[in-house]
Amino acid sequence: MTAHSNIYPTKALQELDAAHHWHPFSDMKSLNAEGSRIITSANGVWLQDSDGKQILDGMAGLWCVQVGHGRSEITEAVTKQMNELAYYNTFFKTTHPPAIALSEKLAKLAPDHINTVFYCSSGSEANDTVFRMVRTYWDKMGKADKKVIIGRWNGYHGSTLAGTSLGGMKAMHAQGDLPVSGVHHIDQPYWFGEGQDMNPDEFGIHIARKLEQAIDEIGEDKVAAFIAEPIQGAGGVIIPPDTYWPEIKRILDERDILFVSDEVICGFGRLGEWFGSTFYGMKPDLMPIAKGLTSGYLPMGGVMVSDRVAEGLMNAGDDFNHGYTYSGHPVCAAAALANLEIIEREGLVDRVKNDIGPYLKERWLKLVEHELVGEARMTGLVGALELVPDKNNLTKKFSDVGVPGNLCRDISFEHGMVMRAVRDSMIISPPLVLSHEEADHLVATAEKTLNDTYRILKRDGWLS
Ligand code: PXG
Repeated sequence: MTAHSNIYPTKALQELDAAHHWHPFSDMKSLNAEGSRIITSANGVWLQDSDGKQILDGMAGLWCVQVGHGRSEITEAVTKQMNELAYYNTFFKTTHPPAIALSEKLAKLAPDHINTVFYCSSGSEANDTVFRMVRTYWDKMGKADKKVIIGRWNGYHGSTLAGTSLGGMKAMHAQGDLPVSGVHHIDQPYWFGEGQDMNPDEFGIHIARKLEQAIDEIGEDKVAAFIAEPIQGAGGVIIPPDTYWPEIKRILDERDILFVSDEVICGFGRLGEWFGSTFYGMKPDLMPIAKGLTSGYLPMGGVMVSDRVAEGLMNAGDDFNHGYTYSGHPVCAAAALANLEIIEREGLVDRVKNDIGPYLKERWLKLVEHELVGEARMTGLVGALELVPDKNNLTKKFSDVGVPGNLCRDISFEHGMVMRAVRDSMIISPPLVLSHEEADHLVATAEKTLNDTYRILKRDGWLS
């Protein structure tokens, strides 16, 4: 069969998939018994599965399809580039027009002090690049002892060795004896889950100061960098209290360590600015990027590098011994350029800030009135609902964390919408082209899903 044919019935496709395909982050035994969902085509914010069912893509693929599915402009740019130059590398004193044009474009879009980009093919590779870049930078600055990178528990930075290590997912660390040495984790600014004994503003300051304590305990002379997502995505759309980032900024301003803003999810308009760090008034030294860079049409990532770090490394008179076969891949760069052109021409970043963002937020936040929801939150076009067993005691969690969330996710899918579950938080991150009508549909489907989830949980004795 050809990869894209849909002439086989769903069951046959599922059996073939089960026979040979190992899915990421999956319990393959139970998945294979159940059978995968098969997505066969997509357009705008709508997916279609192998049974012809239309599903609203509330997650923009995997937090990445900013411009929506099926944009022929990107396909055409890719085809044209394939015909002209399908591949050449950027090693050994060579380059090509798509990499040149994309670098110029990214430098224009980034804050003024960031003008250079190093390419790779994913967010994980971007963070592996970050890992080596910050240590090499300090080495070149004559401060080779500055090696420790501080990340956060429940942060996500990818699943390669450095990505997993910098991230704070304990279930990932447990597989492969990670983190690698020289990584330190501090607490996350997750008020609903971990801070309800304080008010959110106090908690924001309290958690930010964990960074100060960690730097002071380890020693500023040994700390290379702090890495964080502006809003944690995979960790459950953790939107920090308003006090958090200003306090982190104060701490960073007083200390000479690099700040890495992982923009893999928050970049390219997701928070209503080109970069999430801009939304929070932060000034990063490095910004890993991926996902929305190409809207997922082709795999591409990179690290946006501040003048300070670029000059420090580039003027060292030495090679930075790092790079990938596909660094700056011409076809991926052409896809990225076409994607960025759409984002600019359609004013999608501004649309998130002033139109669809506030429109969806107003409606999404009302879901907090539902009996199953303890908190509803949204910034830009990322949002979460915290499912709770007892609305009168919001610190109480379900006895078997994750089971109600997964139930809710499955019901959402049955109702024709992708909503992701992280623990018992329900997550959305829709394409930036979502219309008002589609936003209404999204919220109505979420409500219907909550009603059905509530009914089943009540029937089965999960609720207090
Ligand atoms: N940084 C951040 C902030 C991410 O969200 C990566 C790095 C790694 O990117 P790549 O391209 O290597 O996957 C990510 C990726 C989920 C989920 O379940 C999230 C991601 C990837 C896979 C699943 O929410 N984020």
